[in-house]
Amino acid sequence: MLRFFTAGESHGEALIANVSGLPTGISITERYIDRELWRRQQGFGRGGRMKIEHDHARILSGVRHGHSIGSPISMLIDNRDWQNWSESLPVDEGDPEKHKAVKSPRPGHADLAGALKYNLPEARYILERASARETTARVAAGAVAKQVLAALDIEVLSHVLQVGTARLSRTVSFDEIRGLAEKNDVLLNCADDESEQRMKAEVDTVLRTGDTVGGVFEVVAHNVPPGLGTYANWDERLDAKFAAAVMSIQAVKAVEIGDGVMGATAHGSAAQDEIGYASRVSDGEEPSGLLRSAFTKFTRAGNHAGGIEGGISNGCDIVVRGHLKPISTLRRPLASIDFATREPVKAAYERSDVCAVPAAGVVGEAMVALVLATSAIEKFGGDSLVELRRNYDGYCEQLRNF
Ligand code: EPS
Repeated sequence: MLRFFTAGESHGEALIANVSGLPTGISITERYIDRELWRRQQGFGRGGRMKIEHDHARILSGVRHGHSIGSPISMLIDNRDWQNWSESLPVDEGDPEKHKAVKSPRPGHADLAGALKYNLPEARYILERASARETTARVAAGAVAKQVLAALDIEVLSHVLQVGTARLSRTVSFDEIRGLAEKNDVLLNCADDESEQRMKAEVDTVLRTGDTVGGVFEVVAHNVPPGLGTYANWDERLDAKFAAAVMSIQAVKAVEIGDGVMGATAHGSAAQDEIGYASRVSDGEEPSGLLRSAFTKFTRAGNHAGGIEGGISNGCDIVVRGHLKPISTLRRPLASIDFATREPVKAAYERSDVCAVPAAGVVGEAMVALVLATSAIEKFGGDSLVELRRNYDGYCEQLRNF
């Protein structure tokens, strides 16, 4: 079984990702993982921290000669900022005078709920782990999952649909999303230039006003075979797993599969994806607009379902959208209460991002890839890539012969 966990705090010495359950023989490279970490650091609206960090995953175990060897993969990502915090957040007792307390909780952050829960007098330790800095380690783990999926020809990428009220004005193809991932300069990771400029204007506004802005990212998983996940039990449904995985990303407050939100207001005749069969079309008459996966000859008139029906992948691209609320650390802070005096004050301010939608999309890719790789290993099994691939190829043949 594929499992992962992360450890580390925002201003601690390092972040750690641990992934176990990979078959042997999967090609794993630090270069690929570092590219994913770099992608997570990009986007217009990131804060000063991203100028300090150059995230690099050092693989400590589980990979030899460029391939997984079946033992747990552990990775270490140094926090460069640690050198500025080692005295105020020491592991040993240290000097209490140097402690940097978070004296008034930020509305929307974990500060108040966390301090109440863990019985702490202020929110420093809460912030340290609740911070989205932790997503660095998730992206490292997700990059490992992506390399498992690559061995099955499955790709997982993201793009930005919306920043504030500025929304992508057209549909984009998977090729365009792939093109975005290859770029070496990232503005808002939107495939349409005109829409991206409108999104940038939203970020410019909050930069001017000391505010923050949220938005929507879309993760697309391409070339996923039908048959992952099941309706048999509630917690085995693939859409439920994606919802939990993407909802767990800091600042995500809603998750949508395909056109789920639109579906709530549409009539049934407009919200479903009608089914056809390609062999009924005579040669040279491939019907335009129909979707057909590489796995069967069944066609679909659209993909409102986001590639999942009845909790099972159906062979269409899997589409998972994460809706982010605006980041809760504001340069123009909101009303709060001083933890010590209980007097009304402004919420604490710590250096932060004002918009992190493109970065959250890369984290969304990692979470979707981890769910997909787990489901694929569960369905196809195997302790080596050869065995996994043999089982997978056998299943693909069964689909072709269906
Ligand atoms: C960061 C995410 C944000 C940043 C953080 C780095 O975390 P948070 O959820 O706490 O706002 O603000 O940077 C800092 C903590 C800092 O000192 O600037 C990330 O994604 O790496």
